[in-house]
Amino acid sequence: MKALLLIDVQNDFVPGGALAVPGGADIIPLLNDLQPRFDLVVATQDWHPAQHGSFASQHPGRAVFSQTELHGLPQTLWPDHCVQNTPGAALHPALDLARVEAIFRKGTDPEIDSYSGFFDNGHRKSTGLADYLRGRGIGEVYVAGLAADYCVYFSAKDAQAAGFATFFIEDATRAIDAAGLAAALADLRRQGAHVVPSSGILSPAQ
Ligand code: VGL
Ligand code: ZN
Repeated sequence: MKALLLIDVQNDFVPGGALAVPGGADIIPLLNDLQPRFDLVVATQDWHPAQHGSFASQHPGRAVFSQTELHGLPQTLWPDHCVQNTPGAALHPALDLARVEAIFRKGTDPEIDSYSGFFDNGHRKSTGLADYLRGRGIGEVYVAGLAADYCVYFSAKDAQAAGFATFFIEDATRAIDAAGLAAALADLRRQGAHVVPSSGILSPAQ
């Protein structure tokens, strides 16, 4: 059984949003086309309290996109984004939700960031996503969404480590940073995950 994870397809991650990923909205029609090919579709939602520790605004004198430490973990300081119950945190209106059976939220703890849909960045708390997928009989996990080099990458890494055969759908995601994406893909391949084009899913070989 195959699951499609739609990672953080939220208004703040598309052009016009607070942490826009270049071309982020362009993937949404493809995400909609992919959904009927899967046994299960799940979405994740970055869902931060207004005072989240990953926001540069909470660190006076520190620049947006600079690096710091947050309770012992390396942390990029982001613009305020995906604040709970704001329009920026909403899933993009063009994303088809008819097949989305569950939405896993993450990033609610102000003390720690959470890129992956499975765990926070310190692997301290699980979201329950792996158990949910296992309970649904899923063996193969396909990841897509935003951003390729952050939340999609870390979700794929955790899916692979959790024992799922993991597929990163390369053209169904967009990155914040091209160099970061190259490093992420190399790491995923090293872990045994597969980087695949959507064409093989939409038109499987006979
Ligand atoms: C993300 C940075 C901060 C993402 C979320 O969804 O990739 N990136 N929060
Ligand atoms: Zn975030």
